[in-house]
Amino acid sequence: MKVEIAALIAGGAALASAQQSVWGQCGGIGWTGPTTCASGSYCSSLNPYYSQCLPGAQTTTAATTTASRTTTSASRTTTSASTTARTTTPTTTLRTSTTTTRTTTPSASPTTGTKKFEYVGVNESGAEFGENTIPGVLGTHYTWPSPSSIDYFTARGLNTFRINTKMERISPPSSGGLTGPFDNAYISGLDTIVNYVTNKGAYAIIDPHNYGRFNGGIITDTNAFKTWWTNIANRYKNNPRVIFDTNNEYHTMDQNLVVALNQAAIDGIRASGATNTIFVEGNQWSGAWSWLSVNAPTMITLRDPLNKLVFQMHQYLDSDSSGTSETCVSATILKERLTEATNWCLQNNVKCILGEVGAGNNSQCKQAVQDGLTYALNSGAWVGVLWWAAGPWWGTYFQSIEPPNGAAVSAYVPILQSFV
Ligand SMILES: *[C@@H]1O[C@H](CO)[C@@H](O)[C@H](O)[C@H]1NC(C)=O
Ligand SMILES: CC(=O)N[C@H]1CO[C@H](CO)[C@@H](O)[C@@H]1O
Repeated sequence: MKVEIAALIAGGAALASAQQSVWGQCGGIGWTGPTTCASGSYCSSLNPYYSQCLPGAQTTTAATTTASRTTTSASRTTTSASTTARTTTPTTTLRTSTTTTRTTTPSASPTTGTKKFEYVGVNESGAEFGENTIPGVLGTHYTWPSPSSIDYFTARGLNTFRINTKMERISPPSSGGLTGPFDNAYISGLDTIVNYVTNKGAYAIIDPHNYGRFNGGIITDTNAFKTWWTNIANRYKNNPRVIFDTNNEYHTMDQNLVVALNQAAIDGIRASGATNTIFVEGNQWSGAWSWLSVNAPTMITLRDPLNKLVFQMHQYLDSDSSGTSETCVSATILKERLTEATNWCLQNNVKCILGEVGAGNNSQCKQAVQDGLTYALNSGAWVGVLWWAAGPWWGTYFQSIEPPNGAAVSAYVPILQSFV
């Protein structure tokens, strides 16, 4: 936020003429283009990496959930603050309890040509948009994924949709917050898209896209977080194609708190009686490349009585792993950035999923994605991959995989299809 407001002021003073058109990008870490919007639209921060001109006028309602995120520099590199407390002996010894309960054993498939991921799909953005406008107005500040987009992907074999939501819209701070009642209109919107996805035979991942924050602050009340997850699980537990994702991209938080929040979510979900699969995420944006040093030693202590955890990591291919540049470092960079994490997943016999990956529409990036996903699949460590991102409002965003014309559709839908 600080970054973007400063950029807006500077941009407005110096470059008053350079205005972005409606739906175009107008800010975000690494963005050097226009930061003001055409008349009749305003610049809305969707996440730290992407602001977009949305039609209408800015309304200021409540606090953002992202206020504390801005000082961590342009790259998602790990900061020393997050790593000082960790121990340095990670992988091999821990966790034998999950071995027997893996429902699929991808590495057992003898023929690499027929081996497939269990989950292949996309992130569906929209309902988490307008992060500075809470609760915001449906159709103005946020939107739900398009059923036609779901149709497009399922017709091509993709089977998993990570549905991004905003916890403050599910459980408004004004009516009790994490332990309060759900907002009827918003949760009904979530029900509708979840049911649409699962009725097509696909998996719907419920992703509170909150970075471990709620109503402007880091979530520290693990009991309240547990209650929130019990309530969500009670609502969706009868749908076996729903997957619970504890939170999107914890970052710059105390490592023990990240683990405690994940464990609270697991406990809350299981307290409801739900048997659904649970995706957990780590600190520092859950990056795969930094997983071993940042998250491995502590995240391995998570316990699920049903042994249905999947460790979700994110990985981008540009120089700082932020997914803000269309230029990929090399044609093998995805494999290289996945290698340590892959070994960790294998050594600990846990399932891992690449919950966000994205890259530009160019031959080096395409090679890197193909190469990295092939490596991930053949390793047997990873159960799936989800592209960042689909959603109706991405406009010209270079990683948009929203059909039919998103910048990543022609290059990456066929690649994703080949893995499922
Ligand atoms: C992707 O790149 C190819 C090759 O440069 C180009 O032909 C195609 O139009 C691009 N697709 C989109 C949607 O921009
Ligand atoms: C490149 C990109 O937009 N990555 C995003 C993926 O995940 C969340 C989305 O809100 C953000 O942390 C990243 O900015």
